[in-house]
Amino acid sequence: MGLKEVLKQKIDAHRPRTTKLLKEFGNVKLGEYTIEQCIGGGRGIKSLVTDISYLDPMEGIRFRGLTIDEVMTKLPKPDGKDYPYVEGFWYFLLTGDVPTKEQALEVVADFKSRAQVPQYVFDVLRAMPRDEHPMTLFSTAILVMQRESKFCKFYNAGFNKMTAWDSMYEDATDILAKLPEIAAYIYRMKYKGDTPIAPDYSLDFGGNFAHMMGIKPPYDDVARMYFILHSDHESGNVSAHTTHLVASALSDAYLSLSAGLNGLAGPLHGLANQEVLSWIQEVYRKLGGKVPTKEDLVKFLWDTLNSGAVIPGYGHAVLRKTDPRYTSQREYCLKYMPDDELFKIVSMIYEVAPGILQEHGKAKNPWPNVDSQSGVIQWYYGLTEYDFYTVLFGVGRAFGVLANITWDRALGYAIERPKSVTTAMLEEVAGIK
Ligand code: FCX
Repeated sequence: MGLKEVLKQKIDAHRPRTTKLLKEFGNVKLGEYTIEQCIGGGRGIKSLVTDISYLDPMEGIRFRGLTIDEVMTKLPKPDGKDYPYVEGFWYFLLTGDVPTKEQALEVVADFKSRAQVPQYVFDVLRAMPRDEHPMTLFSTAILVMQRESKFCKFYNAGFNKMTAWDSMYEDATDILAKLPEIAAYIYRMKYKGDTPIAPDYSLDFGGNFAHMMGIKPPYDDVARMYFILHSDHESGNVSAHTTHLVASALSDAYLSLSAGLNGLAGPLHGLANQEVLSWIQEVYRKLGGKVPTKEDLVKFLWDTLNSGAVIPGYGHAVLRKTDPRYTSQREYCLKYMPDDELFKIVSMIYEVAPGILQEHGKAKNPWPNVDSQSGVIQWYYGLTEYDFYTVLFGVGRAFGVLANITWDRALGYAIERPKSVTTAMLEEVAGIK
């Protein structure tokens, strides 16, 4: 049975659970929240539902209940490779089942049948100013394909809540299959003298992406690892929440993903990975163009904090421990690039920064997040244009957010509409009005 048939079975089995909660337990309270949470970005307010991933503050992310190590170990891999098929991971995110290699290869074949990027996408990219940020190009490339939306056509032909997930799944898969060529095209157009490399459809998602980027193995495995690690981080982060919110208005996957990527382009979210790398290179330059002594690094970190700046790549709005996505990338570096000087600096920062941040006393989470390790791996394989790193993040994040909006439509989640209040109302509640 193919992915879509398995997905339909899972949806049919899940629906009664959501219906029961709504019909019989809808008035059960989930907790209380404060003025600080209302003004301060809703931290910790439980108001979103997803089964694709869950972020435990002390453990980190689980995808469909599996840890990152379990995902990397259990999911099928291409022969001779260290990381799973990203296509098999799409099967896993959607169904919660670990696919067999045959099932993963069916998705690989299905993606190939959808991978052809319309010429007008390249025409639009080439018509844009060449100095646009790659995330602007990437988000535009997805938005301009909105005319292809099967969900939009389905809606216009007469919406049906019970089958809406089908055309959302079709759009999501159509988009995902095209992302490697779109992302690689942007990279080669902006940074490699406008020399696109044609796709090689004998390769899987990660392998073809590396091929079109013009980067030799093991970068194909770096791509598989990177896209899986960055796919989802429950639903409250800006890119996931934005995609979910826009889709809740019954906008299609093209409109919703493009919006989510615009959120990912923000400095406090996806753009942080490029800021981490430029900061680490500043450390390298300012401390003599070599791996610094620990004492020099400690002084540099304190100077950074005392100047009012943050230590990039550390902290997280939910996590209160080292991000397991950091650890997974660190294990890659220890295996493939243990002597890289930038990696040695990242390792030394990991030894001293948590203690400094705890002493500094402001960050609720003094531990590294995913961004703290991701850029040095890209740099090591010659991808030195770090403006492009968030596009890589966006290719991976597309898997999580598109799996989520497929399930949103399957479970008939309502349009999102939190209530706002005025400052005067808050003052009244606080008893100061
Ligand atoms: N260095 C110095 N100060 C820090 C800090 C750091 N690394 N992290 C937080 N702080 C400071 C904050 O600046 C804030 O100071 P303020 O009161 O003067 O404004 C104080 O500590 C409290 O902040 P805190 O609540 O701990 O952290 P926030 O939730 O405000 O911000 C994030 C945390 C992680 C958003 C921020 O540190 C950041 O820059 N993030 C990078 C992007 C990111 O989240 N990447 C991970 C991707 C994500 F996990 C995903 O996959 O979706």
